[in-house]
Amino acid sequence: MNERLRIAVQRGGRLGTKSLELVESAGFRILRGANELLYRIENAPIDLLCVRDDDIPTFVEDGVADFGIVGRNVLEERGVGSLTEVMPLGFGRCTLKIAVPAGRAYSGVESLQGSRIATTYPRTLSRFLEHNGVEAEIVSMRGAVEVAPRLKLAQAICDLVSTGATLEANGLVAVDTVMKSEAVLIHGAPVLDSELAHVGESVVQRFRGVAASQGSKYVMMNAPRSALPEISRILPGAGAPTVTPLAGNDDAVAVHAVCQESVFWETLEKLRAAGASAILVLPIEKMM
Ligand code: PRT
Ligand code: ZN
Repeated sequence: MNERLRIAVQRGGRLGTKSLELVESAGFRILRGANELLYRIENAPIDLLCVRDDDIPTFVEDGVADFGIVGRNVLEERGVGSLTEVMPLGFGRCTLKIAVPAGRAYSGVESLQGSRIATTYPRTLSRFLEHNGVEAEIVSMRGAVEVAPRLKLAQAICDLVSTGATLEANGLVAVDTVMKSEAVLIHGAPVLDSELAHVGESVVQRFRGVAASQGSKYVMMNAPRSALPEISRILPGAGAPTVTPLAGNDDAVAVHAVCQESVFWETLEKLRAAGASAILVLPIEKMM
């Protein structure tokens, strides 16, 4: 049994840096030594195993690592097996989409009947087609699927999209969504060693805190007491706000709230229109 908890993260790639940032935001100090495969955490019995993203689910399932950070798309394609998704982490967001050359008629999944679709996600695509009762030929590729229609290899593609720039550059348009993905924390069999189980719980708690605080804002303002119902309605994703009287003014109150969603300028304008003044929106560093 390991005497240190192991978390598998992607080495480099699109998730590597963000995964290390998450670990650091959770208060774990990473010692980057000469060994690029294994980073030690200085202030907790944790090691980070830095590997290819495709290997992460297997490492976690085989108990080589206790937790892993990987795109949900990778997990879905490989099959969840005995793994559990502990929580979404809010980065590495992308969508697995079906795209066709611009100008090609498309009126729903049925349009794919009998066509050839190129993808690096054959299993996920196959499930999607089956679910929709569509029979199509899947051309499995290792990468660069966006060139398949131009090479007449396929009439459509199924690929991950984040900004959409790759599709556009290749004259393709997204027409359907197969799945939404983001980085997720995965977990295999429960950690048996009681001390390490404790460390595992703290990792989960702290990651939850970081993920929650990243999307959240602390909002403060002054307002007439009568405006409170309207203000509560406008504040996005806030629970009951904290209301405190302002010294020397019976009618005015200070309103403080944690908003779980983005606070846009439009929201501030609505708050002001409802009677709020001195509105402040602050980032939240930690939350538990
Ligand atoms: O070397 P290793 O095997 O570890 O890495 P990899 O090359 O297999 O994966 P990597 O680093 O490219 O991606 C890791 C994870 O990032 C993926 O599994 C997804 O969960 C997530 N992710 C988020 C993305 C994208 N966004 C993304 N846009 N993965 C790939 N892409 C590709 C997409 O395939 C397409 O080629 O980017 C292109 C499209 O991007 P846009 O911005 O032009 O739409
Ligand atoms: Zn990979």
